[in-house]
Amino acid sequence: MPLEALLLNLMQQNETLTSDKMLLPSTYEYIIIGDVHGCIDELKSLLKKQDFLVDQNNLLTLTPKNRHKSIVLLGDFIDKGSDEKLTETIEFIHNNYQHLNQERKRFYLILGNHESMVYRYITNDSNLIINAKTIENKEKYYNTVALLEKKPHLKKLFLELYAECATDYKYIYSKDFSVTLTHAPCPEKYLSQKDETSKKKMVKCISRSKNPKMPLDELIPYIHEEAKENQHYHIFGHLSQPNIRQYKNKICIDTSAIYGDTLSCAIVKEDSLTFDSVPFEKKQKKGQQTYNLLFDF
Ligand SMILES: [Mn+2]
Repeated sequence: MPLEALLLNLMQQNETLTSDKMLLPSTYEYIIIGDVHGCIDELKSLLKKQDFLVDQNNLLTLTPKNRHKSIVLLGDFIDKGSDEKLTETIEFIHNNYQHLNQERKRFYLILGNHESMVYRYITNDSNLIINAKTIENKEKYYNTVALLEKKPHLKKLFLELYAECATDYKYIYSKDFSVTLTHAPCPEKYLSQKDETSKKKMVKCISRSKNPKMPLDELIPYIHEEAKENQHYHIFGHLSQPNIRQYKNKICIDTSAIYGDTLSCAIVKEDSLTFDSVPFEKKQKKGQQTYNLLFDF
């Protein structure tokens, strides 16, 4: 192939890849943060630790040290926290989502089951049957609903953020190194798929609270059965754990910030993967949770 044709071909290929919204450009570094659940103080601390400055207007400042970094929230930034902290969290994410994405996309949101469920409640989803159980769940698990119903301004911000949430993102550095990001663990056949079933699977897996006696590894056997000793990682949150849990290429980074443990992130830079975390700062009441360990064999 003549050189010009080859170049054109390469450019077109690159265009196709980068025009795929779900593909994260591998020229940047990614700070991938697990389930925030209203832990806004911890989110700010973690971002500060990762070279972001927070100015007096609560905006993240771009500096030479962080210009090449992007932020990905892995879903479930709402619910469980206090009203005050949930309000701060939604406002902070909304402000910075707009602010950081002005020049190029630097802030990505992944859909969690909590954003999905709260959206269904506040938009009166006709498929959501309202009965004693769903009303109880709304108060018990989805406390952001009542907050948004009280604060129309906040509801608007939440709806705008919800519209920006994607079910998954993928980072490909080379044929030997890639990272797939979803909120919940799910079988590999659903990863990066566009049909409704796959999308649902990436947002929520089988419920632990509905299967209290089942060990987690039995509840989602595919996650360790499909695990491989390679660097094609699948990073997810959703299953609150006392620390980062990794088995081969499967990694859970929901380290239970709202339950008084830590808020964690995975850092992807070229073909390296590292982790960081900050402790719960006791600026709101922590939740109660009995951990059911993942990869506990
Ligand atoms: Mn979740």
